[in-house]
Amino acid sequence: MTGDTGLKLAVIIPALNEEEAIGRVVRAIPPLASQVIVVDNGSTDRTAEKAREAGAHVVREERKGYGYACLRGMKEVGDADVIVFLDGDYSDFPEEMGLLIGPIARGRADLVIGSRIRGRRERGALPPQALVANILFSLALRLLYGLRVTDIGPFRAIRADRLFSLNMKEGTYGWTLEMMIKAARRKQRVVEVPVSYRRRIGRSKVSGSIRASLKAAARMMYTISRYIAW
Ligand SMILES: Nc1nc2c(ncn2[C@@H]2O[C@H](COP(=O)(O)OP(=O)(O)OP(=O)(O)O)[C@@H](O)[C@H]2O)c(=O)[nH]1
Ligand SMILES: [Mg+2]
Repeated sequence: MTGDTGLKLAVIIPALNEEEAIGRVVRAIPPLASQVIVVDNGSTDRTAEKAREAGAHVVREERKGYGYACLRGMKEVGDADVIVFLDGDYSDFPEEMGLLIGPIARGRADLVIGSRIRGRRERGALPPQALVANILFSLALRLLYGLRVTDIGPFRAIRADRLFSLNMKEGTYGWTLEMMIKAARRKQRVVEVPVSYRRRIGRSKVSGSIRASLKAAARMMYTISRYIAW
């Protein structure tokens, strides 16, 4: 429960080979959360074991992809009012979760995005290409839908009923953008708050590699072209 707000909170953490980070991520989640779900996305290391040791409910998704992992996590959610998404690499600060839930608890938002652009960033945590890509995609959302956002950050909170109504489909890197586009199209209230961001623990899978970054950007471009059409 989110303390005095009385909202029931579930946290979903997609994780692929994050054995060094996942325990710390789970342990840093404030006691607000009534359900912590780690989705092990076919890890070949001890991610699942470490997450379980830290107290998370662990499920496995064999289809590789950030979106598939998030979709699998949604199936595990009980009767939550709010769902928070968080990366498993310890880049986000789980203790800042209250910042994301605040606008929902006050009845002012349906979806709250944590902006790493507006927040405090450790040097090198968001490499230049990731910084530019996130700013550009945010700008596209601003121009297309008037969303006042500066980042397409993974650390976010959404009202559970709203999320389930979006009929999410993207299996990979389009997931975060799809959620924002669909929320905007359905006139949900999208709000942004600054969040802190630090260098990940463990080896970078996306933003540290040009190839993986290009792949992610391509998928995000495809997502924009696909979902703005309907
Ligand atoms: N890259 C990737 N991450 C996945 C996948 N499934 C789950 N994840 C998790 O999704 C989160 C985000 O992925 P990251 O690899 O941190 O992506 P990023 O933050 O853009 O880039 P880096 O931190 O530099 O690797 C992490 O918790 C991953 O463990 C997948 O198929 N691919
Ligand atoms: Mg990361």
